[in-house]
Amino acid sequence: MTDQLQSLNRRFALAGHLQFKAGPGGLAVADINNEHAAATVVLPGAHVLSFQPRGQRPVLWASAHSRFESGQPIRGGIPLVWPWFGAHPTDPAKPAHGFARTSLWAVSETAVTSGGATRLRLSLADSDETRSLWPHPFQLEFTVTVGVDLQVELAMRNVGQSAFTCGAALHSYFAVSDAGRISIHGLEGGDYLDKVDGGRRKTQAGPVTIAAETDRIYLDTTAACVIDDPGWGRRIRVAKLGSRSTVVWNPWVDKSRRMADFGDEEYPGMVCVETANAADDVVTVAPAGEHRLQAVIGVVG
Ligand code: TA6
Repeated sequence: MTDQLQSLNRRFALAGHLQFKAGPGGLAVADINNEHAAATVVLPGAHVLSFQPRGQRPVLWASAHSRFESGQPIRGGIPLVWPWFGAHPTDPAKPAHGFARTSLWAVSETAVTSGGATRLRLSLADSDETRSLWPHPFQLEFTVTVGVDLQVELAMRNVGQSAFTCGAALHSYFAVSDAGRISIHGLEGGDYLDKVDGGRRKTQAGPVTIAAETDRIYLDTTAACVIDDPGWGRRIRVAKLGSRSTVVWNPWVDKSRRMADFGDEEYPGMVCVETANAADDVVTVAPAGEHRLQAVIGVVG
């Protein structure tokens, strides 16, 4: 075990709840196991990779082709998108979805909650590297609470002298029996930007179903979503706080083939329902201000 892992376990391990170990690609992970569920959090990128409540199938999906290299995005789980969503608004050379998911976060706290859940807190502050990409001081705190439900929160604090505006997402990949058979409820009647149709603004009629590449930013919605999966006879609920956008994405056939870290035949097994603030819904944080983006994910039957 590396010195880093030994030090982390000395300071933060929780018997019967959480230990640090070498995960995929040798990346340091927090291995969480309690009476309610099991989960894995990759420390680089503060990336929840897996979540499985006791007696349930895995709730999150990850590609068998994902890279696991420090500084590289992981394909699956819950990538942290911050401080911009999608391509950088003015400089395409900057990393898509910002730099939070490829940064080295520090463990700041672990605890067992009163309900027997396991809580892990990670932090990230601005650096020369981040300021070269985005010229604002900030303090991020990522909190994941693993119980019967998975609670994920990204707190973003403005520790500078001027306001900043940021986009963000908890970019959750969910495991489903067959993307072509599921329906996503909660977005009915909402407006969305259709990224596979030139970003045109449209209105959602009925539940969201998937039969081709689907990439939609639903705007001005605070609704919880439910993924109804008849194939596995389960429904996954994604509730949220501090988010006014919900993004639904499945790459389908052609885009899957264009992604090296996404298997050609993997697209039926996943759908992204992302808890976001994107496009019209980006957030401005005043000096000394804070914004919290939170998702609560659970199997509801
Ligand atoms: O959230 C949907 C999306 O913006 C898609 O357009 C697709 O690019 C996806 O994110 C994955 O992005 P990534 O940078 O992780 O490959």
